[in-house]
Amino acid sequence: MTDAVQPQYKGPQRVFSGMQPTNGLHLGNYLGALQKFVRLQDQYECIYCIVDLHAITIGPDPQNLANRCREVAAAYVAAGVDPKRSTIFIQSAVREHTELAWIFNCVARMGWVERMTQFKDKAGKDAQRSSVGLFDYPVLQAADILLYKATHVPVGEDQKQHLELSRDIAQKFNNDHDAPNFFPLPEPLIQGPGARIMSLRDGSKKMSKSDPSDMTRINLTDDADAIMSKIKKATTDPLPVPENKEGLAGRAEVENLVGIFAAVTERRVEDVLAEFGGKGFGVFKPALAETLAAKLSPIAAEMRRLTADTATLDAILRDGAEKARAVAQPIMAEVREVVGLWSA
Ligand code: AQP
Repeated sequence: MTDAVQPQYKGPQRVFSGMQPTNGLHLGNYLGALQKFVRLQDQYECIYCIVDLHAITIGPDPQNLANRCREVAAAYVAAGVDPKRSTIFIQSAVREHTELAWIFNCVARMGWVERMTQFKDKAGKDAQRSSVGLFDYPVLQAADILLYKATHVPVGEDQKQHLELSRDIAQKFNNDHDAPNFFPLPEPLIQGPGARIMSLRDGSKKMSKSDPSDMTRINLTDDADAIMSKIKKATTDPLPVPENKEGLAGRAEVENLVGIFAAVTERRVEDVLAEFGGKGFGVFKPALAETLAAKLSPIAAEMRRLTADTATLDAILRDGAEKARAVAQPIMAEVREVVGLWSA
């Protein structure tokens, strides 16, 4: 992979990110990405997508897909993304995503895409039976970002490698077409305490929508009782909470819970350990569960209100698609020209 430094890019600074409507969003999605989406609105023009074309790489779900998209839109708005300031839209409503993805298929090299670890994780042992779409997922992701010439992409740590691929595709496209500043090389915005939230049951696996056990994650829609029960049953060990960061070594599940507490309360891990160090999990876990419930229950309530109001959500999504097209279509027209495609 190249670690290319771009010559001066003069285009607007723009944020793009997306989430898959594969299942309900969880705490990892919130702390790793959605919370950043909200904050970035004060600084940048922001475009937030619901990536339904990515969701179908795993398998068809025609009965639920549209409602799942609405649920993700509701989560964005309930968490604080303002549809008046930011663009919220569904990927498939802007056809240019797939057109640019094809062009990028002709830019990306097989070796680059074959290195992507997420494909290996998601495809599991039987990669031959995976869809070609799942393999090509990171190329479509590059198209999502670069269709808007986005300069910044807030994501969790699991997306770091895909973002590097997007940068490589942008760089190669620019080089191949002798257009050094055509696409920006998008910067991942990953840092922060919530960048990698792990499963509540296994500190070596990330918290994930697709984990078959609901007990491994906190869903944004979980109520206070469900949160308490999941946190109480979260894997820990018989030792008390350590008093300093060194004491977290080799205790991945404990490190995860302390990290969640720090991320949700916007405190440093050291400060959380100063408060709870030496205390047992019988004290720490209820405090964590109450903190989480206090943070998430207003979001869950607003999500419920919004998902019941399909007309309002659909109006937000229609308006968002229009705003997204207004940015994407002129950029796609430029791409077609740079590539030399016929236009009447
Ligand atoms: N555990 C996590 N910790 C921090 N950030 C996370 N993200 C996902 N899991 C964690 C971030 O959430 C954003 C949206 O992710 P996605 O919808 O594209 O799905 P994903 O990255 O494939 O992970 P999920 O949500 O667990 O879904 P499945 O189970 O379907 O793989 C991204 O910015 C991601 O980094």
